[in-house]
Amino acid sequence: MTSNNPQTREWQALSSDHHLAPFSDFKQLKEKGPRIITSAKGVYLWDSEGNKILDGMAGLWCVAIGYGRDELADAASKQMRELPYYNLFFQTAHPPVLELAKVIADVAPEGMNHVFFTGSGSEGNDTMLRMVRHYWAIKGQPKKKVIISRKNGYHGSTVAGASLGGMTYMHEQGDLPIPGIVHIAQPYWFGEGGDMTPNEFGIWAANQLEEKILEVGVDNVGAFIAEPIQGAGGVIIPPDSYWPRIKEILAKYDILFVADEVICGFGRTGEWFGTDFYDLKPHMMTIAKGLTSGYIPMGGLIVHDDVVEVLNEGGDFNHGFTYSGHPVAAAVALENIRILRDEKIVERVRTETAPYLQKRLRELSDHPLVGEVRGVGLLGAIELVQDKATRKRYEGRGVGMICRTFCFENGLIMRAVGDTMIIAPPLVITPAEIDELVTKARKCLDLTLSALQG
Ligand code: PXG
Repeated sequence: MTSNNPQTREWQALSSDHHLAPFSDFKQLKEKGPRIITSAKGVYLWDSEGNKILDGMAGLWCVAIGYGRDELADAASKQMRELPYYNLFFQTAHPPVLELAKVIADVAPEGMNHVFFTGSGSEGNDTMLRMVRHYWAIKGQPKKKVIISRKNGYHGSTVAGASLGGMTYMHEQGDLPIPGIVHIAQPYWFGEGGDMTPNEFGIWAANQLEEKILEVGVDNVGAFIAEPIQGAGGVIIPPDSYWPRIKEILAKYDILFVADEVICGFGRTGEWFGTDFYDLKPHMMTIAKGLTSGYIPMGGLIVHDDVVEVLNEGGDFNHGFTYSGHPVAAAVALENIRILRDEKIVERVRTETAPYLQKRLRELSDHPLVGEVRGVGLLGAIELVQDKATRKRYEGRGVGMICRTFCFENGLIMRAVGDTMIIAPPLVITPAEIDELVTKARKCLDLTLSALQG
């Protein structure tokens, strides 16, 4: 990256000399140097070169209430002065974590009244895996260990999280998945639906769950985990037929259902949780990201009363983290949820900004590069193709990365997952800012098309 600011080069030198960045090609980043983000307000970021950028990804899907809310900084500062740390082991607790557990139970679906806190979504899913197996052992069915997950799902980057996830490029590094985790097809009609209609494909993909349960044996299956809408996999909105069929299958077999709400939770779909949007009835829900709007790390697992009733009979659950329910994170999460509720942000997404974003995004369907626009709430995906009718891709051209680079250069953060462009802006985005997002996106699609033709 060329720079006008000598400080940018200094920071890039620090990166090159000392920093190993997540999900990065270390050598390539050393040569190129990262973009340095220095400040943010509302839905905008500023980099060290003074560029203003519309953050179409809410950080990494997390900054629900937008950047720069002093109330969260004040809540953290107050809590740090009062009680900066204490643990929840050895029969102790502190007010912020208890109040937060209650507030989460208030907004969570019926019966989801207990929360185990972690430092991240990955740790939430590690917790889930151990809790599911503990649950079945208490019930006298210790063989029910296998967790069924989905290809191209994302559940984190710890050993269990990456194993639960269905990202083959993650499995390839470190001999994953660990035993006891199996994957079924994802409901990605645009990419994998072939000649089937979306609804035919949705039923087919859902039936894979039943086939896998029968193959593994229901006596060996502990749980099925899924994101209501896959985020990192490319904002995969399942066909309408998918979740109803999955629900039928889950009702038939005695296994637990875990909804990974790390992205969908806290208003992203226009409902508090993705499971509300699809009327799913999970036994456990993994949370993180929107819980604190990313202002401070925190995750957790919300657990249904029925499951807790069994766990109560099991003695110690030998699991937890130094930072489980950290008081400062809990104070920040409380303030974040207060803002989401008091300012009716989730309602505004449902009634105003989500319908507007979805309408404006779909206008991009007429672009020659665009094979499909889909979305729910403030989640959106744009499929880039060579041939709209056959859904044929520009093979080997890295179209998504080309488009992403144009977005970067033109003041918009829009991510690429392969040749799928994805957005998930802060929940506080206004209609005028949505207009700006869509205008910039169209411009970058034009630039991408020119680059392909040039
Ligand atoms: N579940 C889901 C559904 C997620 O999206 C996690 C679990 C793990 O959370 P932590 O807090 O451990 O990161 C996530 C995280 C991407 C990307 O490329 C997405 C995530 C993380 C990193 C990159 O979109 N989601």
